[in-house]
Amino acid sequence: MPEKKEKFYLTTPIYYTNGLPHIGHTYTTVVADVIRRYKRMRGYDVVMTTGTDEHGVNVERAAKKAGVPESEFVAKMAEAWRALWDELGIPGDEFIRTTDITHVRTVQWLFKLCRENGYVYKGHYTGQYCIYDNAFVNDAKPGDNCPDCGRPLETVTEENYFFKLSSFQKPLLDFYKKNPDFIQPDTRRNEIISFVEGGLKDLSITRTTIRWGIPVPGEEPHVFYVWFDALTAYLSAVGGPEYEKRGYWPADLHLVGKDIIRFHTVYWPAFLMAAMLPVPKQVWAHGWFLMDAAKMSKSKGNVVLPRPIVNMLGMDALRYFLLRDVVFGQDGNFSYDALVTRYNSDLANGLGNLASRTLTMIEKYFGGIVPAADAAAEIQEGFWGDVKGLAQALAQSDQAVGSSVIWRYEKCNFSNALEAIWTLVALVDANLSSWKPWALAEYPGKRGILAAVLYNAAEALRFIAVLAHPVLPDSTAVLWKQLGQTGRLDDVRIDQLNWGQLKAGTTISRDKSLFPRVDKTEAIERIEAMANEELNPPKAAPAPAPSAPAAGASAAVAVAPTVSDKIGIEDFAKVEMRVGQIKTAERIVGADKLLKLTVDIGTEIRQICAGIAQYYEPESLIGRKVAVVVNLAPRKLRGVESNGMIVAASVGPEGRPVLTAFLEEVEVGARLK
Ligand code: ME8
Repeated sequence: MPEKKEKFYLTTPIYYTNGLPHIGHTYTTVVADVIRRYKRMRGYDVVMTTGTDEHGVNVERAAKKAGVPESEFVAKMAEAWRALWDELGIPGDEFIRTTDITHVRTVQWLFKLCRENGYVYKGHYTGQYCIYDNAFVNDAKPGDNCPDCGRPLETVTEENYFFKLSSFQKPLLDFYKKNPDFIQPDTRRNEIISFVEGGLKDLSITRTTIRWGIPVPGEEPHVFYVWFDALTAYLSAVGGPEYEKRGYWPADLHLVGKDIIRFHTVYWPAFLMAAMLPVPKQVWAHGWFLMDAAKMSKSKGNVVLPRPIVNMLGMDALRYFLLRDVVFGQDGNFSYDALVTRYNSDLANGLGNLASRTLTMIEKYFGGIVPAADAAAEIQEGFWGDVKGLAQALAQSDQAVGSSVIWRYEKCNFSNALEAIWTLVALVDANLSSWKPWALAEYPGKRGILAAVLYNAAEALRFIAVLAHPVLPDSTAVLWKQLGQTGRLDDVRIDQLNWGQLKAGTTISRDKSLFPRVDKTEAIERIEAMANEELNPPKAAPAPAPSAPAAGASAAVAVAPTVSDKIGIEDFAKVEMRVGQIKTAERIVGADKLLKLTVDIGTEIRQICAGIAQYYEPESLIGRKVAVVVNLAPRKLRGVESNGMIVAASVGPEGRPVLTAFLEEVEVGARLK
């Protein structure tokens, strides 16, 4: 009988749909994913919820501006959010939309319970309201700006249903006292305690000035206040009124930014207490990623987008940077310079280089088979104990041991956890440099020491793969395979690592470098160019033909004949197309549609991926002259950089690519005009 797993439920905020995700949202969702993976590696049955907050005046206005009904507007936006999380490999196990019917019912049910228990009454309220943050601002005067976002407040008078928040001052303070870990970090806890000690005013939880919201049954035109609505989504996602059947409520952890801590640690527990429902166990409020010392926002034009970074450096690089560079809980400044510097130093030159050195030497000196660590040699060369000792200390599963990575993950001390893992990377690296296996290999008598050195390096890498897996899921999975390990790394218990489990005789493989080094200036330029393109898409760009093979991947984009928007010659002139000659062509493992080509474009040889693998044999392409778009921003396709695009017609409903050809002799590099 499999043991019954303990459940763990965590959430990200339910994000607003009036904008698209930037690095700040990505940060919270990445952290949630790291915790989800870590908890699974500890044997928990984990559910992580994310979703979209779709009601309120902001959405009403944005939909109006876009000239579409609200429901259509939010459906598109929710899909865009969901698709981005999928693309980045961080989807929620549950994705709740506040327009979902199950959610609507849960909100109405929660209100009914609060009302039946005597915590709801009808009254009038006039106040200064921030339509961007969806909150009345206590003590603000007409004409004031919002203290949080700085935008003008609006005077709003309404007949509302009020929630008796004032009745919960003492119950909340008692609750915080009994559950000292409920609010994290401690600085936030102290802030909230003083806020609640200062007295709580009743809260209006319905609106009549907004149309786009969840109706209060039998009380139309009242709709629910967006925060009463949105917070409830956490409960809707795991069963709503039937939450007991699924068994995930109360939530173990709500992860939020510090901007919304009050809603989560004052209003939300009070609503639940009023309804006599279980209260979540913990709320963790992290700091902000700032850009030029200001909070990112699209209106300020200082947002950083995740996709261009991922296209250039890979998702693991972004995850590593977000978690390593800033102490969880504090604010941090985002800079591309710091991102690429960390990538090169810690990932390319650090872990990537260590893995590559170790595997190459096992290949070279032991035919790719992990050698047995010669016990006598190990004892003689006692200092390998340092590596073993450090690895074992890091993997210590007793949560109370401060040096353990597990303890640091438990405390959400991610930056410190990674720092600790990288001390092992550095130690193994230093030992390899001082032992010089290439020199040992010269002497047959030193074979035992050589085996011990390489066995220990490989075993340390196995520890590193497991310990870093929650943060670097893709690259550690590759390393796992390279170390000849079978089974999914996700299924390995992080708290059951024992030194020596790497079996001698295991066959390793070294198919690719984990983190190829990049040129900093070039990488930043490319990321910025891609971000610019995503933030300011060219207005007159024709829509890609629906049948074009994997957009941008390839071959090209035959323009649909139905496109009616005309572009000027100056727009066409922006596209630089040249005659290129294919020099090499090969398939890409794991991507059955893509070919990796090198193409001579006259001035240089470019690497370009093309989605033509199902229609062209690689050998048939060598020497062929084709049209190439040469000034397209580079991007990574299935981890392979593509620097340009091969032009092809897209034929038939399945979009069969047919490459261009020239009937007369043309020079390589000639421009197509
Ligand atoms: O507040 N740095 O949604 P929202 C770090 N719908 N994290 C950031 C960030 C930054 N610069 N910017 C945003 C809402 N975040 C409500 C939530 S929950 C029931 C309702 C992250 O789209 C951070 O987690 O404005 C912050 O709390 C959240 O996005 C705000 O997302």
